[in-house]
Amino acid sequence: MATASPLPIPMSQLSRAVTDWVDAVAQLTQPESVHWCEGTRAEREALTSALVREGQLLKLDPKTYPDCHLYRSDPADVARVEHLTYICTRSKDDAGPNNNWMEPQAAHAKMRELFRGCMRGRTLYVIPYCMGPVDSPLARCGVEITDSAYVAINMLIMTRAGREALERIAREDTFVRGLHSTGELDPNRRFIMHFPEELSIESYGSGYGGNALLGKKCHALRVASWQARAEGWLAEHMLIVGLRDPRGATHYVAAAFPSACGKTNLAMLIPPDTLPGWEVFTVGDDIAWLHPGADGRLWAINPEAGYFGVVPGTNPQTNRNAYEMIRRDTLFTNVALTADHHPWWEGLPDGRPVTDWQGRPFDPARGPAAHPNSRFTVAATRNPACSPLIDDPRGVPISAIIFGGRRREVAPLVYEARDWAHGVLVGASVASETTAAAVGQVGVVRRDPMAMQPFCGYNFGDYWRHWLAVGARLSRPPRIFHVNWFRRDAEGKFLWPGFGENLRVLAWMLERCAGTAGAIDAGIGLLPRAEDLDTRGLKVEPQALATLLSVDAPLWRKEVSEVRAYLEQYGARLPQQMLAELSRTAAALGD
Ligand code: OXD
Ligand code: MN
Repeated sequence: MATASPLPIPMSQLSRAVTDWVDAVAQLTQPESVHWCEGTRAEREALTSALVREGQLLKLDPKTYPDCHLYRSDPADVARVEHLTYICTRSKDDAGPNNNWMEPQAAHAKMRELFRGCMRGRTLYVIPYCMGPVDSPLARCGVEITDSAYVAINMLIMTRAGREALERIAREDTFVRGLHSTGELDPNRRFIMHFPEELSIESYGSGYGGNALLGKKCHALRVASWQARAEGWLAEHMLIVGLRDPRGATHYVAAAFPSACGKTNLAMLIPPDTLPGWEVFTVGDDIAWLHPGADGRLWAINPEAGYFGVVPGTNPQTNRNAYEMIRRDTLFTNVALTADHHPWWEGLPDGRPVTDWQGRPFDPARGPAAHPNSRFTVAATRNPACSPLIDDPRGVPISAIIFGGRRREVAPLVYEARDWAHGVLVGASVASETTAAAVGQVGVVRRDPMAMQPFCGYNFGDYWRHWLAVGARLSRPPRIFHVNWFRRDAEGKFLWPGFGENLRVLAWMLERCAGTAGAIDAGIGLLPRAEDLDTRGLKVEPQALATLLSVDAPLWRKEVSEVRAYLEQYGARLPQQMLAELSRTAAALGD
């Protein structure tokens, strides 16, 4: 019989469904003790100190990095594993060609054998959490059970966890069940299974972020996208940012980019000195839940309470706020170390790594000092530009939606969709070079519709139909745009400076929303001319800007036929409206 910590709320007020489930999991996994998380700062500190004592966490230099720690994961467990991630729906077609599928009973049976006795000698942590402000009708709750204190600490930072979530679960009597064990960290015994019809997740064999912090990708995207379709909203891989223009009006924009393509940097953008009067507020950096409001607009909450961001490249020039934000109270994963116990990563202007991310003496011949997918976990409130509305139960109204990918050619700097239905096609057509955020080859272009390829919990055909249906309910829909910050010249050099300068593109979008900016119809959508952008103080050659704002018709005709072939995989599930939109684009390009 496992020993148990005190319950965060009296037994009589707990949801019976939660206690029954915890008992059943303890029966199966046989932990030595059970720890119910209450979500206090003192609890997080106690868990952290225990891991420091055990040698699993390393305390960083307290003078320069107070309350910061380094965790080194297993070297074979450093990224999401899309090939081992499954959607287990009764019908294979409901999961769609975009997902790996396993029949639910077979998946449960497989996982039951992996979980059987796997927590012997370990502590089972129960983490009740709420995705979104606890008093928001747009938020949804879950409970993660894990045998990793590192995962528990991350979840305590990344979600609103503990007593209040447990109380809401008892009131609502519904929650997403997420069962996780690091198992033996054996890549051959690693599976991330989702059962959206049952609102449950089972994850075994990995302790890494997206595979193990189940509130994030597994709940807030894969399971929530399924829930969202049933309930009439959208769960998206999007940042949410507030932009206050020089006249003092604040507009909110949601933007979807594939993993490690700069969502955190855009969400924390610092206006360049050459664009005075702008202010930027971060609502979220990775996930947005978007709900049609009674006023015909789309309203967004960030379901998360913290950032699990990519570290390399963060410095005072690229993202001063992030650089400041992670100087205290931050959990680093897989960065390198200097002789003074400062964290170090590629892109820092100073310091010298002596120990690499695996804890070995740094040798550049073995690759980068910090893992390219090394991460920081930090509370959103540490962001100096954190929006005052992150806890607003209503969320924020969205004026514009942006889709983007990392493409060295084809996609121009920015274009606007003709309308919502065309915007759905633009989102569905996103393609991007793969990054280190997932196991596999880096730099290969793949289709990543709405940046949701790894995260949509059901058939993309049904998902696009749902997007069209949500748009039809909005009398004041956001305008939809596509951007590409990553265009390169023939020598491979980036044509656009990115980072703070991206504000020029966002400002054009907001002017389009207000009806005050010009654009030309370029067939694929509406493009600004150079004179439509505010280029005061911009250091980009006119020729480069012309390339960034041009459409190469033959290349685009090829793109259109590739998009058509991609979409046709979805067969009868593909809304015909998408093909009609594609034909309009093809005709405009002279096909
Ligand atoms: C992430 C990802 O961790 O998209 O946010 O991989
Ligand atoms: Mn992400």
